[in-house]
This record gives sequence, C-alpha cells and structure tokens, in this order.
Amino acid sequence: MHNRIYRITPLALSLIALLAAGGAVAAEKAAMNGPDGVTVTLDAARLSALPATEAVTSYRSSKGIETGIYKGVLLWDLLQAEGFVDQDHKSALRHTLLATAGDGHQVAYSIGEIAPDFGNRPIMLAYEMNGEPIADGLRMVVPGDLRGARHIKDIVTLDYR
Ligand SMILES: Nc1nc2c(c(=O)[nH]1)N[C@H]1C(S)=C(S)[C@@H](COP(=O)(O)O)O[C@H]1N2
Ligand SMILES: [Mo]
Repeated sequence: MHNRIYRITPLALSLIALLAAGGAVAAEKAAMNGPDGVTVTLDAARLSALPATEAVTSYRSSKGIETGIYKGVLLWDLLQAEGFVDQDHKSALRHTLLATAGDGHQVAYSIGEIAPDFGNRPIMLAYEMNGEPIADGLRMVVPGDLRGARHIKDIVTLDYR
C-alpha cells in the first residue's frame, strides 16, 4: 500500500506541474498561416515561449465602456519569432494579417501599423484577461482604439498575406 502511493506520487506531481505551467495560457489554439504555405499552431506552449506583455484597455461597445487588463504577446514579436516579416521594410509594408473568429468576424491589421519603425501600435494577441485565462479563446487587444470592433475574440485563424 505504502509502496504503491510512493510510486504514484512523483507521476501525479509532474502532471500537476505540467497543468499549472500550461494554466497561464488559455487551452484554445489558433492556426497562423504564413508565407509559402507555412502553418503554425498558436497554442499555450508556443505563446508562453514568447516575451509576455500587458496592457490596460478601454473601448466603447454597445454595452458601454469595457475595461480590461490583458496579457499576451505583441503581434510584432509573434510575427518576428516566426520569421514571417520580410527584412526589407518596403516589401514588409505590403503585408497584412487577417484575423478570423469562430463566428466569422474578421479584422485585418497591417504590418505598417505594428512595425516599431512605423505605426508602432502595441497590438497584442492576448491569452489572459484580468488575471484569468481567456475562456473563449485568443483575443486581439488594440490599445488606443476607441471602439471594440478590432478586439476580435475567439480567433480561429490568422492569415499573413
Ligand atoms: N469574434 C467576435 N469578436 C468581436 C465581435 C464579434 O462580433 N465577434 N464584436 C466586436 C465588437 S464590434 C465589439 S464592440 C466588442 C464587444 O466586446 P464586449 O462584448 O466585451 O463588449 O467585441 C468585438 N469582438
Ligand atoms: Mo462594436
């Protein structure tokens, strides 16, 4: 009996540690399609490997002013990490990232607006809101936008074009 418990415990502990480590990021994942037919899965492991950033945003929606504290990765950092953005800035500026949600809502963001040398907008792919994993999937956070429409929720695909 004692022997049995002794053997199970380390396994149980490592499972708990694994769940706790993944717990910082929502279980939901999105597919990001890049140049040359490359597809990457944006899951907890991939996103938590990138530098985390936080932002407080307020936007106007039909329900009033929505305020949240978000944690995630900068879109720019994500695209850089995947090597999608062309080193030549004139060719990089041709591109956009189209986000599509589970309900069909779509928003396009441009490389020019997020590139540090150009628009430098800190647009973020968020996985946490108010200290909790976002239950309904990954969400874009657009600090500075007055209205909520580009804070697209439940992102299913991101297409770099
Ligand atoms: N997937 C998805 N995300 C969405 C929308 C939508 O219809 N579908 N509506 C947007 C709009 S227009 C607004 S104002 C906000 C509303 O966010 P709220 O429900 O937190 O107020 O979500 C944005 N994100
Ligand atoms: Mo909206």
